[in-house]
Amino acid sequence: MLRATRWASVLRQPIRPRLGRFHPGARSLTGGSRIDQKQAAAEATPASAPSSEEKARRRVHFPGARNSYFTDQMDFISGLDEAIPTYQVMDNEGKVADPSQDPNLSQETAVKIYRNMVTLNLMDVIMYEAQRQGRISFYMTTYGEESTVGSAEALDPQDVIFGQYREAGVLLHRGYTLRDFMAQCYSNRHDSGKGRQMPVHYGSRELNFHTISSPLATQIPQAAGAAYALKRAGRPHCVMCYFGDGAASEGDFHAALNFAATLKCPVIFFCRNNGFAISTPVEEQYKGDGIGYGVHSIRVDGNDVWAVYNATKQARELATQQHVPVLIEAMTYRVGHHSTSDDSSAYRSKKEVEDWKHKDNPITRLRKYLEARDWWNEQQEADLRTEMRKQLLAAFAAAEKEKKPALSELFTDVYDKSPQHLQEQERELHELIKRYPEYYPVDDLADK
Ligand SMILES: Cc1ncc(C[n+]2csc(CCOP(=O)(O)OP(=O)(O)O)c2C)c(N)n1
Repeated sequence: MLRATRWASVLRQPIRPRLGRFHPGARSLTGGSRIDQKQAAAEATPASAPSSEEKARRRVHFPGARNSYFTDQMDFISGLDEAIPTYQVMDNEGKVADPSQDPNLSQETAVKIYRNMVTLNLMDVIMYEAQRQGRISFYMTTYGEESTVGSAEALDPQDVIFGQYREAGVLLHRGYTLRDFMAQCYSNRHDSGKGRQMPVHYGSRELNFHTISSPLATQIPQAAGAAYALKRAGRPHCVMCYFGDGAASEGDFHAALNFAATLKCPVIFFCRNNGFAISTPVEEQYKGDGIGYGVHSIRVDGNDVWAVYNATKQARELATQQHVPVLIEAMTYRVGHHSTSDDSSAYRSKKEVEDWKHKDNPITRLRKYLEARDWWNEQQEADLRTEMRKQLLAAFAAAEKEKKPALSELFTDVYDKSPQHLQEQERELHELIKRYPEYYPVDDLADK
């Protein structure tokens, strides 16, 4: 199912017009007539791809290019003539074209995935509004990318996850509770991160989800390293690493892929290609199509939860059984603004966004699939939405009332053991607050 890497597919392409033959400088440099004759001959008989026997006969001996063969044709490769295809199982109408590709998950599992996709969407609506009202400082929605839930279903709970910031659906599916989400966004005393990071920077040791950090792409080489450690420990698990198309431009992405490929790390790189990195469209982000590094790669329809599920499942098998990294590029569209600090109408039309909302939505697709099997109906939809809204608002109200972590937590965990100078700084802060209590909202803080 997985296609070969970019270079393998480049080799399958018919030979294209060669820049060297038409370059006027090359002609004059080599003195003209001989090369002109050769050129005329080449043009008279169109070049065809060399046979596999010829390739084997002319295989190069340099250690750095093991699968190459000698050719007398000077051909600059500029990319693929044909783009990498996008794997799809279920179309916009929720119909599966090839039944052999239907993952045939049980009704219970399919409905669970659907419920979590809808819950994620409802949570986004509520938390986005909460930010607009100044009740939390920041938020990022996952609108249009809810299919990441399908990738979570394809993993084992012991597989280790590294995320960027738009993977709340993965956490939700793993069992992160509404209270956990709200505690983190509110920085209250139930936040396992002790209120130190911005909202949506979730993490959970119990759920094997490494804590998110803001600097883009730093988690990618870390994921490769964690996968290497899993392999060395003889664990039958893999690492899943999510990131955006923009993050893939960071040096860390390139270092990570090369490490993972050379050290044979059981890691899945899951790129959410949603067309934008804040205001930067993909046309300004990259010029190629596909990835090298000798990594198994596949492009999937990111709005098709079954394509995402199947590809992740297969990638997991490759990663854990063959100890090879795999890259999944999930094509989608970022329907929401980049974050609450962004107004995306400044760089793309509202109409384009509206069109996407209606034209192609991962939740609607799955709903149609479920309805076609009589696994879901109008009433269940209404009940789910009412119930989840109620639960979300209750979790939200409870989180808002909670105290913040104790002041001392600001100083703990900087190092494993608190050094002298930090202890002094903490004492100074306490004295300052004692002198000017009216300026510090200490009543909002937990005692310890
Ligand atoms: C190293 C680094 N550079 C820049 C930023 C600022 N920044 C935050 S998100 C973002 C865009 C990321 O886009 P993408 O990876 O495509 O993910 P998406 O937001 O589309 O899901 C940028 C540039 C950052 N956080 N870290």
